[in-house]
Amino acid sequence: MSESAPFSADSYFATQPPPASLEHDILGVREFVQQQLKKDRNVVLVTSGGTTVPLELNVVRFLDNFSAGTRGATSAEYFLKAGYAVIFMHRQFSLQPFSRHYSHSTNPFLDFLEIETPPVASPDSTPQICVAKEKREDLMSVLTAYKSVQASGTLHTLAFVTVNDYLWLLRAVSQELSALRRRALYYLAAAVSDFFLPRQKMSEHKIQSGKGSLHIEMDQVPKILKSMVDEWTKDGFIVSFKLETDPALLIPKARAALKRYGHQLVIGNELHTRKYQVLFVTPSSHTSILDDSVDEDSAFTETWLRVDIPSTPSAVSQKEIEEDIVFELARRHSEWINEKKL
Ligand code: PAZ
Repeated sequence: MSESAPFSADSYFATQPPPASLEHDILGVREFVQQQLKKDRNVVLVTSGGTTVPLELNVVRFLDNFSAGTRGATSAEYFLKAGYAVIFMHRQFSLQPFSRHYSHSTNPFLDFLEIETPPVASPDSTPQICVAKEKREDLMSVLTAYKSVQASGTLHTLAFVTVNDYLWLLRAVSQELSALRRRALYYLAAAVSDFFLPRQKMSEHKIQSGKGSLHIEMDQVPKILKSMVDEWTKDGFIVSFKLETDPALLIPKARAALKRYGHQLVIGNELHTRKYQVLFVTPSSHTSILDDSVDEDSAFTETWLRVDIPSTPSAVSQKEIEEDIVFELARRHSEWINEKKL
């Protein structure tokens, strides 16, 4: 590969090695997809959390991003509630459905537990662990939903760390899921690095200090959404996310993505308001976005979804925006499935 040639999806997968766990992960997904096909369930792939970009082969340092996986983990729960089977492909140690309610920093699980010492006269005087009374109702509802999902076998979890793990896994899972054709929904909420250091350019050992400043030139991660739409999936309903910090860029970037990749929907969100408002952007019709004579504003349809902003930073919003996002997507996905049957 020459210094300046950007990676295509094909040249990326031809030159960057797959993660060691890939074969094992594919077998697990294949079995899960077969089970859901037998049960006639719709399946959603939810990607969640951020990817790392290692700087060394024996990795000591890496680049990372802000994503905690809240969007993905929360949405996965609502998809399960809506009757979907979920493949939850997340950054290792980021938030997960159900356990997210008790994340170590915002709601530490140990604070929910109490030690009860039985009266001295009782036959068994071993101290018992119990859940604090005021926490029981919430815990019971999370635990009941979690146990029911476990019993029905509708959640399959996969983990990635690096952007390379993510790309290989996304391609493999998309290909497996294509067996479901229109019944597959792809919900790409992970925050994936746009830049990476190819293996061939990485230092083998820890980069040494002492030589002054550090200059690293990174390559662009290939735009794999095009391959996903054209090659890896068959008629699936694909939803990508677009995060911006400059509100003026949100609509043009979302429209450009739909034009470039030809998928069904982009959900735009801004960094600081992402928990309270998102923008659904879709083509008004599939032909109009490619026709330059059609006015841009009429070629796309944009709809805001909003929930109340909590009054104080520590107050919990009554409603999670993911509930509305998933409700709306399930409705549009069902229309998409039925379109084919007409
Ligand atoms: O993980 P989180 O809840 O902290 O953040 C969610 C998000 C902003 C990463 C997601 O909504 C999103 O926009 N993902 C795509 C980012 C992008 O590639 O533009």
